[in-house]
Formats: sequence, C-alpha cells, structure tokens
Amino acid sequence: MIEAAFHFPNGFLWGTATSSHQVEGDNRRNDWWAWEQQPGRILQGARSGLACDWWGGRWKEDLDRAAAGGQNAHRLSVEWSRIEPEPGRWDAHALDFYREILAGMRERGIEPMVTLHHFTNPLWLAEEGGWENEGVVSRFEAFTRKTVAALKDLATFWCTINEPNVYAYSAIASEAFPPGRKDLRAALKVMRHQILAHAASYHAIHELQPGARAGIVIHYRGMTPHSANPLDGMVAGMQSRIFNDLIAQALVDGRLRFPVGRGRVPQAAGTQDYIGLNYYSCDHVSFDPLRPGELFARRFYPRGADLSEVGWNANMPEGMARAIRWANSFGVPIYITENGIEDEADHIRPRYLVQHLHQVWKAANIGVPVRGYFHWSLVDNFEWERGWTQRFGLWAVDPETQERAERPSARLYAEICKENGITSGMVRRYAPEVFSVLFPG
Ligand code: IFM
Repeated sequence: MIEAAFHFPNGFLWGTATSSHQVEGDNRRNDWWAWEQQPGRILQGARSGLACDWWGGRWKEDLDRAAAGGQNAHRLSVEWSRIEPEPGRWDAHALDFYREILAGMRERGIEPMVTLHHFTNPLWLAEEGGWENEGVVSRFEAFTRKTVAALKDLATFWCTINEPNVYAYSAIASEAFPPGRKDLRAALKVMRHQILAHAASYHAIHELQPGARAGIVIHYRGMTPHSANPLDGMVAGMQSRIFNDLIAQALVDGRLRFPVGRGRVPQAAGTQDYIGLNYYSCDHVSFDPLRPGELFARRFYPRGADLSEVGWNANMPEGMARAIRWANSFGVPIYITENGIEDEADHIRPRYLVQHLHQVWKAANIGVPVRGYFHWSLVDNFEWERGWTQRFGLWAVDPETQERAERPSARLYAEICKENGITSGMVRRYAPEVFSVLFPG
C-alpha cells in the first residue's frame, strides 16, 4: 500500500477567509443592505439579515473552531460603513469591535490578514457616485489611515481591495452587484480608480506601519480559447488581459493597458508586498457576436467538467497551477487568499480541497514563494446575489437558528493544517476517488 505525504514549507499559513458583510449581520449602512431590500436583486429574495452573527459575538465560537482545527491564520474584512458611518465621522465602537476580534485571533494563535474593501460601500459613498467618482481615492485613503492607525498593533497583513476585477465587472458591467450598472466604459474607469485607491492606501499603510505587508487580492480565472478559431483566441486573450492582468500589472510598472487607450499611474508602481490570489475555476471562451457588452466573449465550463452542485464552480485543479504561474510572474510572495467550492452535501469539496492543495504544494516544492492558503470559507455565509443558495463553509450554518454543523471537509482540513501537509492516508479516507491521481502507483 502506498504511504506518502506532501509537506509544506515551515511557517506556511493555513487559514480560512471571510468578509464583513457575509458573516457579521445587521450591516444596515452599506449599499448591499439597501440592494437586498429591492425585489429581484437576490436569488429567492434572500437577505443577509444576521448572516453568521459575528457582530453579535459568534465570531468567538467560529474562531475557536478554526483554532481547534489547526488553523494559524484567518483573513477577514473590516466594514467601512461601520467605521465611517457618515463622511468624516469615525465610530470608535466599531474600531473597538475589530480590535477585540483581532486580539481574539492572536489569543488563539491565529495570524490576522485584514481586508479593507470587500465589495461593500457605505451608503453615503454610494450616493457620492461610489467608485465611479474619483473622489473615492481620497475617501479610501482616509478610511485606510483611520483603520490602520487603530489596528496596526494587532495586524501586519493588509489586503487593500478584494477582487477589484470582480467588483468592477459585477457592479458596473453586469448589474449583479449594486449599483447595478451595465456600462463597460464606466467599469474601466472604476478599475483606474481602484488602482489609484490601492496605491494611496498602500503608501498610507507603509507610512503608518513601516513593517506592514500590503497587497491586493485578484480573482484569477484561466481563459482558454474554446476552439482553434482565431476569434476565440482573440476574445479569450482580451478577457484575460482585462480581467486578470490589467490591475495586477499596473501595480508593478504603473502603466494602464486599457483595450482602447493607455495611461500612467506612476504612484501605483511597486505597490505589492505580496499578491493575494483567489482561485476558484477556469473558463472556456468563445467569440459571440451577440455580446458586445462583454467584448464579444461567452465564458463557460467545458463539457464533462467536474461541476459543483449548482454548476457555479468546476473542479479544475490544473487551473490552480496556471494561476500560481501567473501570480509568480509579478515577482512577489503569493498567498492563496481564497479557494473553495459551494457544496452543501460536501460531496465534491474533499477532492476539490486535496487536488487544489496538491497543486499549491507542487509549486511550493519547486521554490515558488507561495506562503499561505486561506480556504473560502470557514462557515457558510451570505453569498451576495446568490443569497443563501450556495454553501461554501467547512462548517454548515443554518441562518435561522445559527446552528453550526461540521462537514467532513472541516475534519480533513484540520488534519491537513495540523500535519502541515497532505498524506496518502487522508486522501484514502476523504477523497478515495482521486487517490490514484495524487499518488499514482
Ligand atoms: O463569497 C465570495 C467572496 O466574497 C469573494 N470571492 C468569491 C467568493 C465565492 O463566490
């Protein structure tokens, strides 16, 4: 019988990731809360409501679960609308709340990674025009300064903006997120503002905390032309350049490479101490003349893909290797800041987890500087426009009763974190269907 193990480098960070609006509950002063009240915006008319009730204190029991499961890191976000409920008015109680959570993490041996913007905006900011108004840059810098000054003795890792590419696409180009715009030009303008806001935030963080590690978090999706038709190749390349590359490259050399037009943002050059990589799946891309608003591209999963229960995600672990190669081209350490799958029954998650981690291990094993992995997510939480229809948690949550239930993947992940690696025994017990893939004998 094969007995083998893939061990990760010493000091590897093992964690889970969450975001404020998705777990805290009762976030009444942001644009998502208002959006949820509008009919037709969220699947099944769902609302975040109490979410996972972290604001009510349940973060303690959930972080106990994380710590007991061997996790030594956690990525969370702070809620701008709580910290600055009105322009220029800072809420000391909210900052104290985050201080308490971060201190609670440290007591549990959990290294915090703090995201400053994870999709939600204070209502007042949305009313000012949100990310389409260049004023967001100085607003975000001021928010960064206040937050970092208040929390810097408790946190070293900062993510300025989570998935700016997803935000620009979903909020401004596809009507899925508030403000529900569908205007590609405006989305590109928003990307420029995100780059400027990241740069201002990055410099402010380092001014306040010279030893900080600050970066941005990009959702990377490998884009494969569906056929040898040159038009498929052209649109796949265009999608990848805008969705994957545009922001991350600007943070290296301060250059904007829009599909039409170029620009310079010199203050953004060299503003990544690390890159945060969110990887879920890859897309096939074909040319579609009926989709001018999506630059003539149709994105889909290839036939026969190993799909999640609702087909939102496909298990494509080779895409993780591709994502890491992409991230490594920026020449800075890499953290996998999100990776996971929606799977209420936990049928596919165990194999998704070990197969993706195997790819992370392969990269680390040949010296690629991958320094940590944060599974999305610790607990089921409010999944944006998909409401409660998608369950990403290692732990199931019933939002009505707030009861938690451990999924087998939580036990598997705990074994991995404690071992600092994946063993043949784990794969045999939790994901036997992929044993011969990981341990070809
Ligand atoms: O829940 C989201 C998260 O907020 C951002 N990245 C993708 C996750 C799953 O959809």
